[in-house]
Amino acid sequence: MYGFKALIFDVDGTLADTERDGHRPAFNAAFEEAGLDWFWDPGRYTELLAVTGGKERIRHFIESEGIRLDPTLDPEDLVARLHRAKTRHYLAMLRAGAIPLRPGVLRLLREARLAGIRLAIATTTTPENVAELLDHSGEPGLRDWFEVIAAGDVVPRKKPAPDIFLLALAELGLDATECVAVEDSDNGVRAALAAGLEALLVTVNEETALEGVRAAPLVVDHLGEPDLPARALRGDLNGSRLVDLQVLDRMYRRVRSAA
Ligand code: XBP
Ligand code: MG
Repeated sequence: MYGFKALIFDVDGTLADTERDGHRPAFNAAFEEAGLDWFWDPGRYTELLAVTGGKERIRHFIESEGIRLDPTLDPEDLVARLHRAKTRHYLAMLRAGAIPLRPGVLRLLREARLAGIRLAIATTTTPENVAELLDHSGEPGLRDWFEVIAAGDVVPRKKPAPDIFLLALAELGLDATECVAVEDSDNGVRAALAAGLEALLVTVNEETALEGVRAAPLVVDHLGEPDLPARALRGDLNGSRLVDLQVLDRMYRRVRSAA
């Protein structure tokens, strides 16, 4: 039997590598459609990922670049309009099956579901983005496996604030000490830890700032598949080639016994 009762997953960068080839080109398509000469290349986008939330990221870009907007435009209206267009482009990419789940994600979700481990999502992205990603994962009904999908603007403060994780815990009716969280970014790690989710796994990606995720007890390159072994960058897989419920339970019990 496992010590923890639920797995709480981040979405972008964790369930799927959505940022560089998904959100980023969607933002650029929205800028071009609006006749703006703004373009976020991969390097600039990684810098901008320091700000979570697409609307917040656009606002930060305008301010940090000192862009002088057309005075006849309401800045908030422009940001909202650009973000709606970006989301439309992003959803179209998801519907085209452009963004698959990361290695091992579906395997771990299936294992958790079979073992009666409850599943939740805590993400900064837009709820419709989550639904569409799950609906196009290739696993029919995957969206319904998650008891809780806490996403986007439903909380006043986005990651690294703990709000979205605290909402997911409240909706699960569980304490942070009963759960394991899975994240990919510095902001996500800070948010999870601030919510008391000390049993925390990080699966890194190209955008992960390694120095930022060292606070997590277990950091791997990805969850692993039988033909694609996972590698621990911090912590220990105890010889396992996959991150499975046993690996997560060992990490969970180690964290809890040290608490
Ligand atoms: C990642 C984010 C999101 C996405 C863009 O969320 O910060 O803002 O980059 O999506 P997480 P939106 O890692 O918490 O899943 O444009 O819908 O915000
Ligand atoms: Mg993320």
